[in-house]
Amino acid sequence: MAHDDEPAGTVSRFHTCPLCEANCNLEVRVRGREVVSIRGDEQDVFSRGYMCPKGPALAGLQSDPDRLRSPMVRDGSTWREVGWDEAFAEVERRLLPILERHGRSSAGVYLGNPSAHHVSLGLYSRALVHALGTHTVCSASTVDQMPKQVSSGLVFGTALSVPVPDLDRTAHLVVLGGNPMVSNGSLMTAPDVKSRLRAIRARGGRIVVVDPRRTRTSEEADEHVFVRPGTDAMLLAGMAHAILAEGLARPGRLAEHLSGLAEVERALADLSPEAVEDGCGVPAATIRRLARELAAAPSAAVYGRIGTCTQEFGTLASWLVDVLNVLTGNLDRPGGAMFPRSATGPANTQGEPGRGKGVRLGRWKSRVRGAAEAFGEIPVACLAEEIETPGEGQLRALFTVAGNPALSTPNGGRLSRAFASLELMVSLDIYLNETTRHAHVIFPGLSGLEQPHFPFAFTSLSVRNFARYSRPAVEPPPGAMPEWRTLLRLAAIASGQGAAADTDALDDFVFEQQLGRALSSAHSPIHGRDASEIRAATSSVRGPERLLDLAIRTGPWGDGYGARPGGLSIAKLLEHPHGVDLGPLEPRIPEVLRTPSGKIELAPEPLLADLDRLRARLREVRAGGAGMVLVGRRDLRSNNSWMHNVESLVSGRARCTLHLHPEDARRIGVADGGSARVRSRAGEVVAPVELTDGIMPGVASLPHGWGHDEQGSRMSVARAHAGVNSNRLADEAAIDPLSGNAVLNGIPVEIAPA
Ligand SMILES: Nc1nc2c(c(=O)[nH]1)N[C@H]1C(S)=C(S)[C@@H](COP(=O)(O)OP(=O)(O)OC[C@H]3O[C@@H](n4cnc5c(=O)[nH]c(N)nc54)[C@H](O)[C@@H]3O)O[C@H]1N2
Ligand SMILES: Nc1nc2c(c(=O)[nH]1)N[C@H]1C(S)=C(S)[C@@H](COP(=O)(O)OP(=O)(O)OC[C@H]3O[C@@H](n4cnc5c(=O)[nH]c(N)nc54)[C@H](O)[C@@H]3O)O[C@H]1N2
Ligand code: SF4
Ligand SMILES: [Mo]
Repeated sequence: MAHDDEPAGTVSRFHTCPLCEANCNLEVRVRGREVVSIRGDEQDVFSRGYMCPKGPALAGLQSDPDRLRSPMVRDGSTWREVGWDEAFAEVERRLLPILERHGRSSAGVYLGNPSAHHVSLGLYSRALVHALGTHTVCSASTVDQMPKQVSSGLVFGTALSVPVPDLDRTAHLVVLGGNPMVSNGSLMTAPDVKSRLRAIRARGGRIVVVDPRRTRTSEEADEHVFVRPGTDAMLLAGMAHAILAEGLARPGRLAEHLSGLAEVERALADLSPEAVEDGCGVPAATIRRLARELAAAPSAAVYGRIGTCTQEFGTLASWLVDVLNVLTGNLDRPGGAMFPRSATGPANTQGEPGRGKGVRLGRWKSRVRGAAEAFGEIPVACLAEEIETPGEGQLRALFTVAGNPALSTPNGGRLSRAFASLELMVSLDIYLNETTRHAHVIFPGLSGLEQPHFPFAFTSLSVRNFARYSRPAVEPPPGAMPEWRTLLRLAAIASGQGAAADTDALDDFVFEQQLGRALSSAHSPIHGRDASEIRAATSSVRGPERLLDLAIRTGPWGDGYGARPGGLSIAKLLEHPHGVDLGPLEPRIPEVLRTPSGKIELAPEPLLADLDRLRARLREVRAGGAGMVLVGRRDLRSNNSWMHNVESLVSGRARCTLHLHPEDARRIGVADGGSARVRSRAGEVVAPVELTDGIMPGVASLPHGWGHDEQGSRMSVARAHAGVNSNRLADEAAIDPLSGNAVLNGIPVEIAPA
């Protein structure tokens, strides 16, 4: 459709927004390589025209002159733009002697959040990790959802078996530690969450928000409950206790697929609402009422997000969310918390349905602190000590892939100093920012619109089953390299095949491995078929598209290469630029389970054991003397640390302010608009104060992802709206022991006038 006031030759390209988990589809109007405008795709089956202010800001990202477009090599403090071959040669020249002298464990990898959004990164960073052969791998997962993955893995058998609230059908939604009106939803892919929330109330349902701050989401809710940061596990245990003690537990059809219910009841026996009220700051009567309302609702979903994960008891809280869903019979039923069936065929759709190996955690430990591995990763909170601490296995070379750990992970001050001491740091990124300024070599990625897109991680987390594939909306500039090729070349260097290795051959190798697995799996629709026939029938577009075609066609909705006519393939998705709706979520228990027992293992031993730590904290809080604690928050116009170089998103009033309750401000002696010094064990920052009675007394809030005034970064717009790095205050010593996740909420701080 042509639009007024547009240059001739402008055409529409439909493209999934790569920024957040909502995965809205965008109509991108392009003329040649120029982005003319961006709007929500009205015809999309899932996002139905919705987009947030960050969608159109992709145009600003596309044209941002600060965005890196060629590889960069650093000599001291000066950067040179270099050709691709020279940049790879530089990595080879520096990396090989380190690996030779100090072994494979001297290299590490950090994978950032966009690795979960871009197929190029998501499907190929494993090649680099394997080639390096190191155990020092960490990612943004341990400053995010790792606790939920650990609890889901233990209870349901795979890391991505995360129950998602059935938003469009539920009669009762309890949100803890999430602000989807601002974040657009997380571990819950739900474009236009506002309409979906409003619809709950419009059909007579109820929304309860549990948060130490009043939020845009709590304003949409029937009830807002203040909770003391870091204590959701106490509140949830109290609710579970009330349901059990009052005889309200009704697991229903789940009962025959359930083990451990009696153990859970025993383990929670001393955590009654009356026992936990002083700990979590929610009166026992309220806890009981919340429990009764939950149990009485015709359907209900309890949903916990960042605030329940990035805290001291992240895994316990994440587990108790599902304990409540199970006790009330809401797990896996319409309107409850359900398991999506992802088109890409994740682990909970593969192998024998209903039974599996379960998960094994702590297969190795981090070198310095002895923190347990989870799903192949060590906690990112350990990264600085792994670089700084001498001895065998000291980290000397680090690859960062689409991450900004200097701003997004704990004790950013210490981590930045550690980065500066590395013998080699290589970054894949689109900016010279607070992290990549320490790199010796930076390889630029493409812009979000220049890459293909498929929500490969988020079809496992979506409130409806859907699939949508977009080829690049804008042609990459001549000479640009897609990141899957960069990753394969780095993998070739790390594995000794040399910087000049043929990436087509490496890509064939990756594809053949995936094909081999599919052909040999007894449960795959192409089991035993002829490899050459499947190879010839698969998309010929190298890189992620070919891998995706194979994954989707052999996945639960796929065409099985003819075995299931009408099923999905990349070719079919290309015919449906507005997505394919695969319907509402459907019950999947027992088929979804991959636990060794073939049951919902509701009482995993490590979780029951961790309740002792919760009891100890409860006694401490009851003993009193708790000082101020810090929590985070998000802003609609922000995306973690990296969309701050787009003017339209940072203009207007400053966003990086310290929220304080007026009572606290009076006691501390700071005024609205004044300036406060916030100090923790890890560091200190000075931030402008904004008073609000929407925050619990005793709690302060500062958003993360700011602090853009570091020397040597090259982000001119962000620098002018620098803010401060809240993660200078987050303590790298504080992790949730079961998941290794960092404690980013509930940080003890002292606040004084500056
Ligand atoms: N205190 C506090 N800290 C937090 C959080 C919090 O709530 N409070 N939230 C945490 C959460 S949930 C997350 S996910 C992490 C995020 O942590 P990170 O992933 O480390 O940080 P991001 O800010 O998402 O940085 C993304 C990086 O990728 C780059 N980038 C963007 N697009 C591309 C691309 O296409 N290719 C490449 N190669 N690079 C690209 C950006 O320039 C940026 O450097 O932060 C965590 N940190
Ligand atoms: N606009 C925008 N959208 C984003 C992002 C962004 O940076 N900006 N980041 C994206 C990413 S990577 C993620 S992971 C998601 C996160 O998505 P959400 O989890 O919805 O993230 P937040 O908006 O940070 O909401 C967390 C809430 O937890 C509260 N909280 C803090 N501590 C506690 C606690 O101890 N208990 C309870 N109950 N609540 C607590 C905070 O006050 C806050 O309101 O958002 C994604 N979407
Ligand atoms: S809500 Fe998320 S996916 Fe949708 S336009 Fe905004 S940033 Fe993009
Ligand atoms: Mo995240």
